[in-house]
Amino acid sequence: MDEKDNPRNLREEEEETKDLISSLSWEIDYIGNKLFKYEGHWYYEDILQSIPNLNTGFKPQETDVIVASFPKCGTTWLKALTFALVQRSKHPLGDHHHHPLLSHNPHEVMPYLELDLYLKTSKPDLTKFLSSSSSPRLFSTHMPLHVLQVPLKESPCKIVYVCRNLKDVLVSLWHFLNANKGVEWNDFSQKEKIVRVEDYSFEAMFESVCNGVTLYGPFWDHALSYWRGSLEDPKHVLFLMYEDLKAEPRTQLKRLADFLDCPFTKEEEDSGSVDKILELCSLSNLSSLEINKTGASGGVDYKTYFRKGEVGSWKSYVTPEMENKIDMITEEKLKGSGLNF
Ligand code: PAP
Repeated sequence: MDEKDNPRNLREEEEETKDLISSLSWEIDYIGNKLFKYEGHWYYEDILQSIPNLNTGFKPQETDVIVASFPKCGTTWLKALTFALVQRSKHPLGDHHHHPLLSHNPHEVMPYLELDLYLKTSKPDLTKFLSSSSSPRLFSTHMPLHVLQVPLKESPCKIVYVCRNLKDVLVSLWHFLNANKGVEWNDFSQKEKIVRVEDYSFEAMFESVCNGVTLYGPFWDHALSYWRGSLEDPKHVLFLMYEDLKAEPRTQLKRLADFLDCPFTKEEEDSGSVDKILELCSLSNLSSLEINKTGASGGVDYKTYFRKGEVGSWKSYVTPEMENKIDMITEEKLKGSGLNF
């Protein structure tokens, strides 16, 4: 919001957020940043500011699509698939030289609501991003569903969530953070850097994740917020598993297309559109593109979004004791929900 437009409200909003933050409990995470607990989940201070901004500023439209995830569950892949799918008439799949995904990292085409758009303002410039300015608008988020309940209230927009086995998420996150050691994750306004951690130990991360004290965590509650949303409102919330996408990509992509009201026609199926999208968005294709080999944003090298993309690579990192502990917590947390991973 331009301060000149409404100086009193802006200052009031900032004061309210400051008061709120000072009343929250906090912990230092395994990378040395201060996390605050708000409505059951943990955030850096700046991300918390995006919540009132989203509540007042984000006005979802019926045709909006929001890709949601806990970090490292398949966000990059789902962003690419959703973009290619929804925009296939605008950006034909056979056009191998001009498709935006050939020259843009999937994160560039689908901004995060709380990080890229509403972090510091309730009136972001939506034209800055390829897909947030034209219909259907495409957004993404790592926020749990219940935190978005104010802007999404009675909104008919579509939300697609991707979840993944937590042990693979842990390994993926650990590699990602270690590959991006120079990045200040809480650098949005250079606030609380309490401890400088040089090496991110897998054991420390494991303990934090088990305790739920990790950015956007606890993981299980995050997944459950979307799982329950998908049961309550299956027309508007779709719950996907990374493992299913790996095991049966064609089936899952068609399921996504049906959910987003853009099913593949018979002609499209016959002409190989499903496979063309899967090939365009495959790990091997995306990771071989120049933009993803050499590009970066916010200090994060795009190449670090692409690693092995395997199911079960945790087995080389997680000890039997760790496996036991995490499986017990998972069983306890998901008990009675109908969700399993
Ligand atoms: P983000 O939340 O920071 O955007 P996200 O994309 O969710 O990260 O997770 C990265 C994981 O997805 C990596 O998994 P790994 O560390 O176990 O290998 C990455 O390899 C995998 N990934 C990225 N792109 C694809 C893709 N196109 N197909 C399959 N897996 C992918």
